[in-house]
Parts: sequence; structure tokens; C-alpha cells
Amino acid sequence: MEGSGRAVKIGITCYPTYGGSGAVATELGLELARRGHEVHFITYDSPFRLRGYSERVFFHQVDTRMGRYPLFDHFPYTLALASKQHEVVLREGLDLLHVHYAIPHATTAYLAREMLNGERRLRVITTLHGTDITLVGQESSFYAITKFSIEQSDAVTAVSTYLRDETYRAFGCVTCDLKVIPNFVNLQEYRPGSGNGRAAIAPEAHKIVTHVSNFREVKRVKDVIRVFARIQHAMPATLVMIGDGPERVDAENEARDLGVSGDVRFLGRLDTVASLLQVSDLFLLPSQTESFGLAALEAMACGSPVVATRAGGLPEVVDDGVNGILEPVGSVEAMGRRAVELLRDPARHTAMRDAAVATAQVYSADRIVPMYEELYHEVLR
Ligand code: GMT
Repeated sequence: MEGSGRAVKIGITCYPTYGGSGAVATELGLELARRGHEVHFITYDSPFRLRGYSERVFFHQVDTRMGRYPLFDHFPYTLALASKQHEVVLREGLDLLHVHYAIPHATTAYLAREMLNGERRLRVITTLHGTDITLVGQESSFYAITKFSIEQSDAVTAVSTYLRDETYRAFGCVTCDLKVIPNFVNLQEYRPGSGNGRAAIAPEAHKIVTHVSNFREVKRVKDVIRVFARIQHAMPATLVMIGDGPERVDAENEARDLGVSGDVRFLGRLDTVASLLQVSDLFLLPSQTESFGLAALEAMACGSPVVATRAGGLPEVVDDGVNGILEPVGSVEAMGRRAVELLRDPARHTAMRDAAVATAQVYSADRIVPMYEELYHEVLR
């Protein structure tokens, strides 16, 4: 096997839907399998980045057929997941469960481990991704169980220093030693392109601006439109909006109100975005907060400088004026002005693009995934 130490049998639970934590969990599983480990995804649906057959990768679907039982106004998914995790651990002889996003996955993994009742040894690793700590976990109905489940994990990782510090601040977590393992990017898939393909998405003279997210409130997608409107007033440009979610209609209305809807293309959810990022001149991520900003890293790897907010863990990835631009949350005027200055200056744009690609090398899967392997071996020792 390619990785260090013995092959490990790993159960991975994540949200299979369009979102950063599911993307990281799936890419990690695929990478671990490539390195010789056996990976079992345990979720209610096949994770969106799990495409086709991969050696040593298995998918176990949580049974939700009882969802329509008349007694259940709310199907107890958490219990169905814990039961499935327990079943797969026993049947497949898993060494550890690595769960992504604390709620409810750290709790179900704790339950699955307790259910073993000493029958076999199981380690639980929880990776914190962002809103599980900064938003949902701090809701009064989830706070105590989130703290408990984190503290009961055998190891806990956070995807940025910001998120680690925020976890200590909000939850205390006196008994846990939170390790920072940053997100990573698959450089075989996310790499600069030849520039071909621009004509398929925008008229020839247009600058191409992109945004990828799940269009939740935290992403401030209306700010994406507002920044783009400033760019579009200064030069011909097309905005490519990839993803879907609750704020999409508001963003569409904002584009119409600002008179730019003719140059904004809403593409909806796409499973692969690298080819679009490869023709992007600028990527916009004006979020309220981001624990890390995986979407920004993937854009940078493809050679697109990022205009983002100075919020959460984004400054750990984006170096203002070097590989991208950072401005305070909501300052669309400054973001728009600096975006225009950059797009008008080809030499600066090329330097920033090169710096963005160089930053992505620091976060390559080859450098980051061994940190998880090391952690696995540490908890199994
Ligand atoms: O915000 C999203 O797009 C989804 C969310 C999730 O947990 O699924 O993303 C979080 O995890 C990503 C992967 O670690 C991070 O890159 C995102 O910054 C983080 N989102 C927030 O903190 C808002």
C-alpha cells in the first residue's frame, strides 16, 4: 500500500448532499482507498462526489423506508444511522468511524460504539467543518449534545485554526485535543486549464466571474450579484452561478433589479465544476463566514484568483493582495472596485493567478491526506 503503516478499515459518515463537508469527506475516502485503505460510506444517499466504481470503496445506505410510518411525524434518522453504523462495523470489521459534521454524526458514532458493548474495539474520529460549530451546534437545543459528542470522540479535527479556536471558545471542550487538519484539493482534477471552453459559457470579449455554493444565507449570494454588477458596469462580463439553495430566487431577483440578469447564468447544481473554474477570471465568495472556504481553494487550484470576505478561516487560505482579495463582510463597493482594478491589469492578474495556483499546492491531497492516516494510526495504537 502507498500510505504509511497498515491498511485501516474506515467507516465514513457525512452529508451526501451538495456541500463542503460532504465533498471533503468523499474526496478523503476516495484518496484513502487509493492509498490502500478500505472505505465504507454510511449515509442515507450516495455522496454526490462518489462517481462510479472505485476499488476498496463501498456504500451502505441507511434504511429510511419506515419514514412514512404514521406514528412518525419526524423520522428518527439518527437512530437508523447509529444502527447502520453498528451493523456495518460488525459485519465489515471496521477499525474506526470517521464522521464529518458533528450533528448528528458524532452522536450516532458514539451510540454505535456504545452498542458494541465491548464486543470489538472501535475508534471514533470527528471532523468539524463549520456551521456544526459556528451556527447549528450553538443553538440551545443542540449545544449540550454537540459538546458531549465531541468530547466523547477519540480524536477531533477542525478544518482551520479559526474553527479550532472557535470550538474552544464556544464549547470549552476541556478534555479534547483539537487537531487542525486543513481541507485539501485533488490537483489531478482541479488544475489550470488551457483556456479552451470559454466560448461555451460567455461571449468572446467577456471576463468570466464565477461563484459556487449551496446558496444558503451565510453565502450572501446577493452580494455576489452586487459585486458583479459593479464589474459589469466597468467591462463586458458574464457571471456563472453554480449551485442551488434557498437564496437562489433572491439572487435572481437582485440580478434583474440591478439590470444585469442578461449576463448572469444560473446553472444549478453540477457534480463537477473544474472545467468551469478553469475558464474563470475571478471567483467571488463574499460569505458572512467560512470555516475554511473549500470552494475558494478549488477555484484557486484552477487558476482563478478569489475575491472573498475577511471572515472566519478565509484569511488562512486567501492572502490579500497576493493570491486574492479580502474585504470586510458586506463591503460590495470595495470588492467591486478592487475586482475591476485587477481585471484591468493583466500583469497583476497573472501574478495573482500564479500565486493562487501555488497556494493550492500547499493544500494538495498528497500533503494533507497523510495527516489523517497518521491520526488513524495514532488512535489505533
Ligand atoms: O457552507 C457550505 O457550503 C457547506 C458546509 C458544510 O459543512 O457542508 O461547509 C463548511 O465546510 C466546508 C468544508 O470543510 C468549508 O470549506 C466551509 O467553509 C464550511 N462552511 C462554513 O463554515 C459556512
